[in-house]
Amino acid sequence: MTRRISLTQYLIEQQREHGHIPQELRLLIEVVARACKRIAISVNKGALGDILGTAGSENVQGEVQKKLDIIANEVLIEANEWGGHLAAMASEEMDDIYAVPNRYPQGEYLLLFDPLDGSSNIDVNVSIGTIFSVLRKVNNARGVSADDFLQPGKQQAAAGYCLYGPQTMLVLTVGDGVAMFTLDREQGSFVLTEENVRVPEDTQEFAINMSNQRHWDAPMHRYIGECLDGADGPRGKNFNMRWIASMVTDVHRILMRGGIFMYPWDKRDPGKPGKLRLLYEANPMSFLIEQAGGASTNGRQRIMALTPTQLHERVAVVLGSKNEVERVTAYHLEHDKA
Ligand code: P6P
Repeated sequence: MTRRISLTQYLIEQQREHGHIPQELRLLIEVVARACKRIAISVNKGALGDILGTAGSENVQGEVQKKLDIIANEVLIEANEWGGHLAAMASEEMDDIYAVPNRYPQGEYLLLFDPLDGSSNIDVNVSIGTIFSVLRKVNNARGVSADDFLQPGKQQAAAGYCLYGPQTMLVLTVGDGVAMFTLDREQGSFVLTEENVRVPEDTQEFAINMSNQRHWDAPMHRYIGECLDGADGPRGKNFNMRWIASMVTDVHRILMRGGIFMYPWDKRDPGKPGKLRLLYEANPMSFLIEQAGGASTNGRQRIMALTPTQLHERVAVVLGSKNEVERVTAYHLEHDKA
């Protein structure tokens, strides 16, 4: 039975006993958690809160913004700009970075987020989430620019997500394993409900958008074809499929019971390496998955070893149960050699 302690107590223990996180990082994570509780209130209102539907604008990705996308983004900005622990923020919903205004003290951390991932699910009441990643500002010069954010994912100080589902859950790593917290609405606080989360190395469950199958390259056709051949095929076992079209929810399932999540390159837009964003989707999810014993590549290379060249860079994603990710990656590397 996991001991029922609060997020604050967990973080103080990480700070005091493991020397794992400095005070400033603990404060940052607590502020993000409070912002997520505020977002959960808006998400849970649904049609009663005039927060459904589109905002009549597009984000830097050219995607139609939902009202809740903008609300969640504003909540995270307002919660984090004054605390003194951040130098700047970057978001899927903002073209450029948001430097902490001069009226507030600047800190050493950089916060990146997808304020509401899976927002196409909002209007149909399917789980969505907030994804966040924390980097250190390594350039000590005064001032901050987008270049400060272009660090490989292995340099993250912390990463996590808040899942707005049947339960509101915060899932977090500070580099010392993965812990899960469930929002106790009576107390209004996140309570530890899982720690030392482990992803099984094998799985019989894959997550991919099958409607894109005709656009994939050969290694993906090979891997998914073998899964679909089931017990009579080369894998000798049957596979199940899930696709919720909300990365937070698919990754949460994988952390809870294993699986492999794939959003591969496809030929619809050959110049685009993938659909998902490297800095505030793939990197934080890869940190969590690796900390739980899983693996995460772009089909060829470890995602957290990639050095970004632009803030909203996209990447192909293959993550989850280690042995399956290694198989998909091996198929890509064999294909390249052929
Ligand atoms: P598709 C949501 O828009 C998202 O960024 C991820 O959360 C999700 O895994 C993916 O895109 C779904 O993409 O093409 O299946 O709608």
